[in-house]
Amino acid sequence: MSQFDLNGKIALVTGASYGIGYAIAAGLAKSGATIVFNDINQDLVDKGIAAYAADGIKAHGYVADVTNEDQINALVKQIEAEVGVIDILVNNAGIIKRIPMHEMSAAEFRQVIDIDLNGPFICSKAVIPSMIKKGSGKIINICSMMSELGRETVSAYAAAKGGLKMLTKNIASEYGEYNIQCNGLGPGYIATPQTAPLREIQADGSRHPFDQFIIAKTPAARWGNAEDLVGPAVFLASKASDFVNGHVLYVDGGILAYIGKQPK
Ligand code: NAP
Ligand code: GCO
Repeated sequence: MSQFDLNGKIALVTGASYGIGYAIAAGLAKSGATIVFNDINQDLVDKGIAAYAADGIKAHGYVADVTNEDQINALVKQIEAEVGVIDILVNNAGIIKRIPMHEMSAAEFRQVIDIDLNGPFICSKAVIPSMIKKGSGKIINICSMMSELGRETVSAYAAAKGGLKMLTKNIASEYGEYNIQCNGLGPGYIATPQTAPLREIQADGSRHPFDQFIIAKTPAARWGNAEDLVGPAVFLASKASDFVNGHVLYVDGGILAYIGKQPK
């Protein structure tokens, strides 16, 4: 059996009705995993189930807010009863607020930290006991370029994703002895609804200045698409990465390696 085969494995991908989470879940399914996902409301879950079905995937969808510990604990129990013990957790659910820090309220800052950092803590804490009992588990935290770099207007997001990198290393450290591997997946700039405002065509028909900036900063000279993340996610979810732990695998087209193209 291939080291990348996920047959017999159950994967929970949070916030996976669309976007990166959807692509990763669909990719894990194509490698044999049974897909379970949650999202913030029934409408999104229903749309997600329909999208998976259109792709030939029978996904199990549940409404649960990753910031709500009672909901997540109940979700994990329901999944274990209805589907089975979770082998793979992908902490994907996340938001961003692009606001200059001196204009950002503490409540806005806390909301981003709550979803992007507390959420992965709550979800990981909920699945680890059964992974320990089972004698194996994979936790994949969706990090970011902002796990390594800052930029204007994303202070809360960078703080959360920087913290998520260290939470990844700490889970790897604390639970490696139980054959649980926890790694990060760090997408570069990916064309999803979350980054749509950064790619809007300008009134004069030109590309958004940030769009042009990212093209100049990326050796691959393109935005990533969610499908670019599938192979790396299957690797981190499979036996092939059983001795990879506490690592953040950046899938960024080379941004972190590159000073950027000289402006013309
Ligand atoms: P997205 O299109 O905004 O999708 C995020 C998903 O998470 C949505 O379905 C969203 O539901 C859900 N969600 C939000 N809050 C939630 C909560 N409290 N509980 C459960 N689900 C919740 O984002 P994306 O671009 O696919 O990004 C997915 C992940 O990748 C995020 O962690 C993001 O930070 C990270 N990332 C994205 C990029 C990029 O360039 N796109 C790059 C690096 C990392 P709603 O529709 O209700 O918001
Ligand atoms: C931004 C973008 C980034 C991407 C991603 C990069 O405003 O700079 O939204 O934060 O979402 O996290 O890896």
